[in-house]
Order: sequence, then structure tokens, then C-alpha cells
Amino acid sequence: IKRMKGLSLARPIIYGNSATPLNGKKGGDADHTHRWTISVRGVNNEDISYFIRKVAFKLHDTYDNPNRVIEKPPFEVTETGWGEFDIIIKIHFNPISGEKPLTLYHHLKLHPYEDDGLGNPWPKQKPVTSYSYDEIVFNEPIDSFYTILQEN
Ligand code: SLL
Repeated sequence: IKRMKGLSLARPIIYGNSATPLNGKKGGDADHTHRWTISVRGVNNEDISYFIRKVAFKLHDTYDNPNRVIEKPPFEVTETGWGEFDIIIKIHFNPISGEKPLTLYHHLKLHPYEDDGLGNPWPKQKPVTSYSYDEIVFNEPIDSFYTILQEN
């Protein structure tokens, strides 16, 4: 195994959730108030599967099978529910990389802030979103992984 000494490469990701109120409409259980989607994706929806192999989302234990493993893009989980909680996101990289999985945390956001930032109330049907931008830095990557990163 040869590492690229002194080199590091960064790749951007966006992770987080959107949520919309169900307003008593279709949904799982009667007490569910929102439909939400948690995702890990590339900037401008660029394909990230050349360096990310799979993503595990650990939901609140009130969900059936709370550990959701997504093996191919889009790396996302859509659910319905009634409450906000912390989601543990574990990113597994391309096995060629030899990199250990990376753990991120996201607080699932269902409820809007007081207003839209301009003093107007949040429109009832407007999706609430909470996304973070991050960069994954690969320090001294293995040469074959370095090649894959460079070619994509
Ligand atoms: C709260 N600490 O009390 C949080 C927990 C859990 C939300 C929120 C489960 C849905 C289902 C669901 O929405 N859990 O039972 O399928 O606000």
C-alpha cells in the first residue's frame, strides 16, 4: 500500500433534512405530523458514490428498524413522525480507500423558526429545511484512491 505523502484532497458534502407538515393527510400513524427526508448528497447533486460506499442513518428508537443502511445513491431516508431528534449519520467510504467510517450528527428539524426572517409568519405548507455543508478531507490517501478522487 502506497500513500500519497504530504497530499490531502477534500470533497464537499451536504447533509441534513427537509420536512413538510402532513395536516392530517396520508401518513403512517395518526399521531404523525410530518413527512421528512434526511440525506447526504453532493453539491449540486453531484454523484458522490465514487468515494462513498454506503451511509447508515441511525434514527430514534421509537422507529421500527432504526438503523437504516443505504447502499446506493440517493443516500437518503424518508419517514413520517411527530418529533425532532438527533440522527447519527455514519458514512462508509469506498473500500479501496482504507478510510475508517466517518460519523456525523444532524438534529432533525420539523418546526420552523418564529418567522421567515423578514418578520412574516412561516407559510404553513412551506417545507422546513436544515442542511449543513462540510468537507471531507482525505489526508495522505492511498494512491489508488487518490486516482479515483482525481478522476471524478
Ligand atoms: C421528543 N425526544 O420527545 C424527542 C423524541 C421521537 C420522534 C422524538 C416516531 C414515529 C413512529 C417519532 O416521530 N419519534 O413511532 O413511528 O420530541
